Amino acid sequence: MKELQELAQSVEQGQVQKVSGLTQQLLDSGVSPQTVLNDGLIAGMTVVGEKMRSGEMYLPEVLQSASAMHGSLKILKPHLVREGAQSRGKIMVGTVKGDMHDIGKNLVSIMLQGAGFDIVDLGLNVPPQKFVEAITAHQPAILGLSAMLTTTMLNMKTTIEAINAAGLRSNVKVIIGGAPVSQKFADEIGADGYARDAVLAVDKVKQLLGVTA
Ligand code: B1M
Repeated sequence: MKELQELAQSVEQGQVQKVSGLTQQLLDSGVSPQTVLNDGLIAGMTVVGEKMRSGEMYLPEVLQSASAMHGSLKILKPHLVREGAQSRGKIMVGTVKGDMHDIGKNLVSIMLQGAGFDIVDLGLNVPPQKFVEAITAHQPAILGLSAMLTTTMLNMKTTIEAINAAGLRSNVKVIIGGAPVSQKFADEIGADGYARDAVLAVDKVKQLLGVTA
């Protein structure tokens, strides 16, 4: 579809206003929010990633693309979230220490809210001790850790170790996600689960909490 391609290109070019406008236009014309997300926004961001790796795009441009995606996600959120539904449990999310990537984590939060879970979002660059304090304060059923760098994924291990040391590990299940991590890594660091994307994160949370529908 021409408009979806245009949306992907506008994300790539970091055109904040145009991305928001096209998002609204596509929703108004009956295109599903999932299609806008996958075939427009994520398709555009994938190209950004490829161009970043090959040196064709630099950080300021990538940040501009991220801003465009953030703006569009704000418009999509009410369409992906079930308002007024009874909570199925509290999930805490955060991007680990040293890592400034939050789009994937935000998407996971939106999808979990959409499935009826309450979200406590600690943001990005979260040190292990802050996770520990927040678990004590909020008592979530599940903690979801996100990391996008091969360097920062190691802070998932440090975070789980800090939760163990605080004697809280049996109170909370931990799932992990983000481009560099895998089920194998989750097993190695003692996480309870891994999810490749936001939809699978919802499935994993439901499975760990024994939610059937
Ligand atoms: Co950076 N960055 N970045 N970046 N960035 C990547 C990750 C990279 C793969 C690009 C590349 O080289 N091709 C590369 C990492 C290489 C590596 O470590 N192997 C990289 C690099 C190198 C860097 C810097 C080091 C660059 C530099 O400074 N020279 C720097 C690091 C800064 C830091 O964190 N300390 C940096 C900075 C940035 C920006 C700040 C400019 C910006 C982030 C803005 C923001 O998030 N607010 C940015 C961006 C945008 C990207 C790319 C292009 C896009 C990431 C994204 O948002 N994707 C990325 C390349 C790529 O991934 N294609 C790249 C869209 C999003 C929907 O997908 O985040 O994968 P994703 O999330 C998915 C899944 O991973 C999963 O579900 C999500 C939805 O389906 N998921 C979970 C994520 N978290 C989950 C948690 C779960 C479950 C599933 O459970 C809890």
